[in-house]
Amino acid sequence: MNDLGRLEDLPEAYRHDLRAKNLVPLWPSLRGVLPPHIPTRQTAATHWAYQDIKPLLLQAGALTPIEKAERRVLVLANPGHTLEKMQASAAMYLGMQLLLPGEWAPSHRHTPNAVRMVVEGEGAYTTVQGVHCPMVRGDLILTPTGLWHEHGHDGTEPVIWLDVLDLPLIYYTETSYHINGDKQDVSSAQSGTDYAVGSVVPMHVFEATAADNAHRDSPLASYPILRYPWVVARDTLLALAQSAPDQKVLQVVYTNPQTGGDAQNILGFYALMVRPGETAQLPVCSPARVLHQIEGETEVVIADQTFAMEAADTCCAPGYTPVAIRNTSTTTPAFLFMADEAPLHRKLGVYERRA
Ligand code: GTQ
Repeated sequence: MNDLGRLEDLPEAYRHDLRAKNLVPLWPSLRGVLPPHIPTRQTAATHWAYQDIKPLLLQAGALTPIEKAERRVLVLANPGHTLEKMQASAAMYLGMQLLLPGEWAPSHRHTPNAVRMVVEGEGAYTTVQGVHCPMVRGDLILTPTGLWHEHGHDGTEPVIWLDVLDLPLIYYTETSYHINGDKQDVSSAQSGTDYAVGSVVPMHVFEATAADNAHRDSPLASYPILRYPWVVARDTLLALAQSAPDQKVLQVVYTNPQTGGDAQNILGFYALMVRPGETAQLPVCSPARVLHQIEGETEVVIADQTFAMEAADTCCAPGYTPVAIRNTSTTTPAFLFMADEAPLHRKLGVYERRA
């Protein structure tokens, strides 16, 4: 690699003249913005232990009433991006949210896409564009861009879930905003069972009536599933483990059954199973990844770092980096939720698999 001229090589008077006209010489920074062969990644391999988060989140419950918070969330911030940026990776935001019995997080909608992975507690629900979505441990609930959503809690114990948003990307592109709304009426617009079997899905034959057109034009029409129950993903993984005994990486992808494509536009969502005592080596790909332990215990090796993952722990890996998941139990399967930036990279034309 040839050395390029440095900024200090230029006369101060010339640099001053450039600055005064809002001009910058490229060559001192060329290698910085176009590094050789592999991108510079600020995303650092980072582990957040649930046993660290939970007491601090419960403290937030005592310190800040929901009315003062709207969303009572501790953000899992990647120190590589600096904590103030509230980013897990370039495009992913992670937050652990607490809702106490009887509390209500009021309706709003915003441009970032969000999902929730339910971590602990029973009795909470999210209403998404009028669709009632009960929150059960391991369920994935979508709140896609522009759809109204609010959270309520009829149970007796605190409920905690993990939020995954594409907020850093949406904020970076200067397209991030929200609108507050009124409490939603719950409609029967979507049933949890219409799409329960992927091989046979509803075919919407619309009558040309105003009401049916309104449904077709509704934001819900693009998102036929808003709640992916954990038992469905788990059963599919167990069946896959039986039918593919030589396969080490047992993975399912959360899809939109109407398109067969990713469940959302920007981030990809998956569930993984690792058999007792086995190690799953994930392919080296361009997108950053987030792993969240749903059941069991693993060791996640990200390049030269190893994280002990207990149930409800979360970690983050930069892109272009080898990731291996070792199930430390010899008797129980390990199940993880994964989010990545693959749909975004594919749309941008920068998706790569290197090994
Ligand atoms: O629950 O709607 O973690 O709007 C960040 C922003 C959660 C939510 C977050 C949000 C929400």
